[in-house]
Parts: sequence; structure tokens; C-alpha cells
Amino acid sequence: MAPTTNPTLLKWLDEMTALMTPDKVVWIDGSEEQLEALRAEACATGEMEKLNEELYPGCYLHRTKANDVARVEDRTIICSRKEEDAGPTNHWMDPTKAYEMLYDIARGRYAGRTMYIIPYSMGPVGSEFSKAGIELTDSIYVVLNMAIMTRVGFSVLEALGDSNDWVRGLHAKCDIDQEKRWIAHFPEDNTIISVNSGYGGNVLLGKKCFALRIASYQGKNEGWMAEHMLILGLTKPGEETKYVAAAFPSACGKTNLAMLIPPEEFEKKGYKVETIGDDIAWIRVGEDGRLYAINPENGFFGVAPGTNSHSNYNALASTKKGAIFTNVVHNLDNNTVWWEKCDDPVPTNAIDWLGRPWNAEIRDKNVAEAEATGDAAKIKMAKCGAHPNSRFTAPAENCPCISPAFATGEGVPLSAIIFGGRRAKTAPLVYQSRDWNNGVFVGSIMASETTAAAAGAVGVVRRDPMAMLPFCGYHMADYWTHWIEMGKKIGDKAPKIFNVNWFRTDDNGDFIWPGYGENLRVLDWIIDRCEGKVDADETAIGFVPKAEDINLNGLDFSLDQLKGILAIDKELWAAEADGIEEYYKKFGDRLPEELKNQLATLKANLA
Ligand code: OXD
Ligand code: MN
Repeated sequence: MAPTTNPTLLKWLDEMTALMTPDKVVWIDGSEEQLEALRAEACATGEMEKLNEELYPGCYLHRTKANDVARVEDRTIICSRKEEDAGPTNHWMDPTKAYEMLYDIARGRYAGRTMYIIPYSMGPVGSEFSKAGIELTDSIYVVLNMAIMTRVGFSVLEALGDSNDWVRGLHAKCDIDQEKRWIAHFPEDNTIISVNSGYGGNVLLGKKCFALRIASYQGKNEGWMAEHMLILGLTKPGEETKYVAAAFPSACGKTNLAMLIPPEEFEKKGYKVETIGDDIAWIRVGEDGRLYAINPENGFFGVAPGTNSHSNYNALASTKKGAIFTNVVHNLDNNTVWWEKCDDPVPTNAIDWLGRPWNAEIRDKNVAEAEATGDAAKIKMAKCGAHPNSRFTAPAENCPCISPAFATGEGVPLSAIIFGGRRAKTAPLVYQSRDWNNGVFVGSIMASETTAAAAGAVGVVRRDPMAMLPFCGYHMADYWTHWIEMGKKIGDKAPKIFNVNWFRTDDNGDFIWPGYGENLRVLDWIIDRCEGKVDADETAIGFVPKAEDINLNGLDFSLDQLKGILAIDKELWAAEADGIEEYYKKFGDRLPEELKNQLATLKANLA
């Protein structure tokens, strides 16, 4: 018998069961016994491998198919009724056609298989911020990852009651056929359909699909915000904790900033950073008129390569129990995991992410063979034992610096919002916007330059507004209007908005600022600005620190170097303003007047 009487849920389940024709139906109740039985089953079928229980208690390894290792933006679609509502930055498909196509792909694909019904909550069950979803899947790997990344089980159904405010999610592995892979969103129907993938970002439907694409649309209609932001708390000695949310494009070190360890000088004085979230923030106006944020997730889905005790001690520690590793190297000598730039030497007896025998000798042979082809992409991949986008799924509660506020679901008041990108020359290390609307402008023009490591031309500016380019579930210009509307609601209670750039380079292309834990020095200034404790220089783009106000104690970094990365090159900014003007044209008459005015002001300031 179904553990719910929710009429909309039961009706949808009837429809989906008829469509998918599973042999068996299993409700995920949230109990440890059920999850443990599923882990055992996944190990018996080879879907997962259990790792060394002493070194990695409760941890497992999984490999996806080689064609299924990342999110697929070109096959991610927003199926709003009107094409113009998806906007120029999304791929759109007519919903009637999309349902027909997707149901044709999925029809009967649970035959001979089990349909798992996962009731899950984004945000702690019962929190005012939280929302429920139901994901149907034929993958135990998905069930077990969802049980780390979200709150799953019957308590979600109880909290939902008979409400229709829940998100429908259908996932079917089908044949992992990349030609028939679709990650489809129907924002007006609260529905997600994902077919032919088994990779996390495409199939853990609570994360990017619900908590960003669907939720951003819900937020617009319901007066709140779903953002691609980390949330952290910074406590200065003797002061109360201040909270900031920060948006960066993928691969700009969001998880590292969220879990930052202060430099020794600061730690000794009593500075502390606590993590609330590393990827997503749901933000609402509180009773006192300020913005409050929660992390709707319950775990971290982090990139493994590059994670080590120096780059992110806390993330690494989070992976030591109850974690699932995907597409990393399996070290057979001690039945543990390995990836590029972890703390351990290359294993001598291992299996690579493709399931092939692997060690340093084999790798060198692979690299030599790839070099003979002269193909840069092949050479890059031959150097990897772990896939560059290999992942860990780790419970947030494992994180040594997790904030007590993470679990309460009450939301933390935001003092600052930070935007950032990768800019070699243009953006200074940090600047503050003049006010909320200017901050919205700063977020809307967020960009990164392509690096030599990525395929394609070097130095091309890619705009990624608010780091939401792949995640905004509706027209980007309407999303900016929503930001402006939120600003009107909160007035002078608004968090201050900043922009940071850790990636200024010297003439050799090397990064100037040391980054990682040293970024605390910038956060320190940001909080001082929020508190009105420190002055700044007003420039054409906003308020830039006086170099002396950024504490460099204990760091081998000169004031002149700092002045260099705080400098604003007017010529570069004039070119930037032209680039913004060109970019804004895409959004036609939906571009809010306020942003047009902001661009005009920037141009006037630069003249
Ligand atoms: C992620 C991403 O996986 O932003 O979090 O790509
Ligand atoms: Mn992300």
C-alpha cells in the first residue's frame, strides 16, 4: 500500500507506473536498513564496489559509462509553454512535443526492473524554506546518492500531506544512449524528466534540476530566490558570525571557498569559517526584512581531482565515511581511491576510471601514445587515471567545519553577496557595488575567460550571469528583473554586493594572488565594509579597497603587488562595457531598464 494519500502524487504514480511498466515498485522509506540492503544489492550486481571498511567506512566506488561523465548542457531543455519564456540562454522545446518524445524514449523502460520511488526534501524537513520532490528511478546508485545529497524517506510525505506543491521527477537509465539523452524541465508543471544518463548532475534530480532550474522559476513566482551560491559564516575574534553567499561559475573553487581554513595568523587570533553550503542557496525575506539563506542540499557533490589536504582539508575529511566515489582510480593494494593531485603517490596496482589496469608506467605509455597522435584532448585524457570530472558524494554532516546553522533550516541572515569569475586582467581582486541595482548589474556581467586548459580559443570572454547560465529555468532578463524586485522588497536591509577575482595573472600567465585560505583576507575586508568599518576608493566600477586595508600580515605579498591587482584599467573596462552592450542585445526588450541605466552610468564614469 502506498505510504501516502496525496491525490496528485497517487495519480502521477499511476500514470508513471503504466508508462514505465516496472516489475517491482519499492518506496524509499529513509531507513538505514533499507539503504544498507540496497548497497549490498548494488555490490552484488557490480554497480558499486565496497571500499576498505577500516580506511573508508561505509564508502563505495562506482563507474559511469565512458560517454556519460558530465552534465550535458546542449541536451538540457526548458519546456515552457512559450518559447520566449525560456529566453535566449536556454535550449527550448515545446512541452507537448517534449512529453511525447520523452515518453516514447522512456515507455516500458522499467520492464524487468525495479521502480524506486524516492520522496525527498530540499532543505530540512519541516523548514519554511523547504520543498518536496519525488524522484522515480531504476538506479540504486541514484537512490543512494539522493540519500546523501537530500533528506529522503516517509517523513517527507508526512510533511507534504495532500499538498500539490511537490516536484515530479522521472529518471530512466534506458541505454545510456547519448543521442537520446535529455534532461528536460517543465517549469510550469513542476516536472523533470531525465533519460539515458547515469551521471550525477543529470540524474540526482534534486540538485541542479530542481534546486536551481525549477526552483528559480518557483522563486520568481513566489517571491524568493534560488541561487548557484555557497554560503559561509565568518566569525571574527569576539564578534558575532556574519554570513555571506557567493556565486562563481563551475570550476572556480566554490567548494574550496565554502570550506576555507583561515591563514595561521588569523586562526591564532580566533577567526573561524563555517560552511553552510557549497553549491546552492535558497534565499527568502525574513520577518525583519533581511535576506535569509539555507542550503537545500544535505551533502557535497564535489570534483575529486585537485582535492587534497592543502587545497581543501575539510572537503577531503568529508569523504572519509559514508561517501560514494564516481570515476576515480581504484587502488587495489589497499582497496581505496586515488585521483590526480590527491595526497598519495600514484598507486602501483590500480584500475582507472575506465575500468582498465593502471599505474604510473601504464599512464606514461598511454601519454606517449597520445603524444604521437598530436591530439591535445587525447594527451590530456591519457594523463588522467581519474576522470577530470570524477566526483565524491559526501554527507555534509561529515564536514569538520559544518555550521550548526546548516541543519536547522532556519536560514542565516546575509550580510554580503559575492560574485566572481576568472579574469586575467580586467576585474580587480575585489570591489563593492554602489548599491543593490548596481550589484545586480555586476552579477549580470559575470564572466570568465577561457584558459589554455579548455578546448577552443584562449582568452574568450564567456558571460555567466550570477553563475546561473546553465541553471536559470526561465528568461535570464526576467530573472534579473526578479533580482531588482527583491531589492525593492528589502530596501536598505539589502546585503552589500561585491565582486572578487582570484585569477589575475602576470605577464607569464601565472596567478598573482595566492588564493585558497588567503582569500580570507578579502572576506575580512568585505565584512568590514558591510559593518561600515573601513573606507574605500570610489572608482568608475564601484568601491575598491585602499591597499593598506587588506591585511597582508604573515603573507609574502607586497603592497605594490596588491595595488597591482586592485588596479582598474580604464581601457580594458571601456572594451568590457562594449562587450556588455553587445551581450545585453541578446535580451531585447526584456532587459530591465535599471540594467540599461547601469551600463550607461558605467560608460559615463569611464568617459
Ligand atoms: C556543479 C557545477 O557540479 O556547477 O556543481 O557544475
Ligand atoms: Mn555548481
